Amino acid sequence: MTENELSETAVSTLLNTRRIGHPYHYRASVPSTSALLSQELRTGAPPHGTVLLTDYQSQGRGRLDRRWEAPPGTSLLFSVLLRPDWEAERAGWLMMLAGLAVAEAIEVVAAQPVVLKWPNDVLLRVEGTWRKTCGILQEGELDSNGRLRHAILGIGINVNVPSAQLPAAAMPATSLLAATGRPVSRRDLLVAVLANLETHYEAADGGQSPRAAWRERLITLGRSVRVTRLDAAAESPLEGVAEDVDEWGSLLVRDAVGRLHAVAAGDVTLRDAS
Ligand code: BT5
Repeated sequence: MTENELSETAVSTLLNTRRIGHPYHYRASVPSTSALLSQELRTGAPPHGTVLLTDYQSQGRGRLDRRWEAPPGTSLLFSVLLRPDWEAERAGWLMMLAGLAVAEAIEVVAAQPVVLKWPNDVLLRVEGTWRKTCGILQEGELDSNGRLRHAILGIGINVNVPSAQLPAAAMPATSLLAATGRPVSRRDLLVAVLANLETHYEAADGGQSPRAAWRERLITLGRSVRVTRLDAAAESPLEGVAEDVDEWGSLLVRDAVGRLHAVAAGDVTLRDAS
């Protein structure tokens, strides 16, 4: 068995979680782990904690209609099904939990300092600039009482992607291999992410807010930003200073005339990414 083996037997024996990763499903190739998991929700009843991981996605999804690109066998590409019985606004916590789980796992397994860029980018510092090494896609559905019926967290981490195969993107991309100069065990990283996710999820499920820990890692705060809002139609980009985040993860941006805007969903460009 190689170190990078991500098969069901290889991973299941190492998982030290109670619910996240039980069951754990491995597929060599799928269009998108998040699309497949949401399809399984329509045809069956996968339990809370179900994880679906693949070595290659032919139609990996980002937010909106964007793509997530990863060469076969180089990355961690997986989706986690959660069934929190939470009121809708608490859905913002799930994005925080996922970001924290990945950041803390990378710090332990690859010994790299990690920051988060609002709302969902996990960044590593390479040659003096922060670059994206992981993206997180959160999707969910509410029930008729406005509570979260389920949520799917799709996580893509560039682990052993050689520099030359990193995608060209608006936010420069990197991988753990590119940042550290050595390959990192995808299996160790996966096991650590899932363990962290369980710890953070259980704390949040018990009512403990992840906001403070998440806020502390946000490189976005205190900086001049340009925000393209995804939660408000046809507005020109908002420019200002990212002052804070609220309890549910909205970014609070102060514009030039002193007005404070709460942005629930958007893309942020940092004026200075160093
Ligand atoms: C995200 O969207 O960052 C969420 C990505 C989630 C991917 C995972 S993989 C497992 C699961 N199954 C799926 O189908 N998806 C999830 P967003 O913030 O919209 O960023 C997308 C943008 O990042 C793209 O438009 C590219 O510019 C850039 N990009 C694409 N692939 C990348 C990569 N490997 N590394 C860094 N940036 C990338």
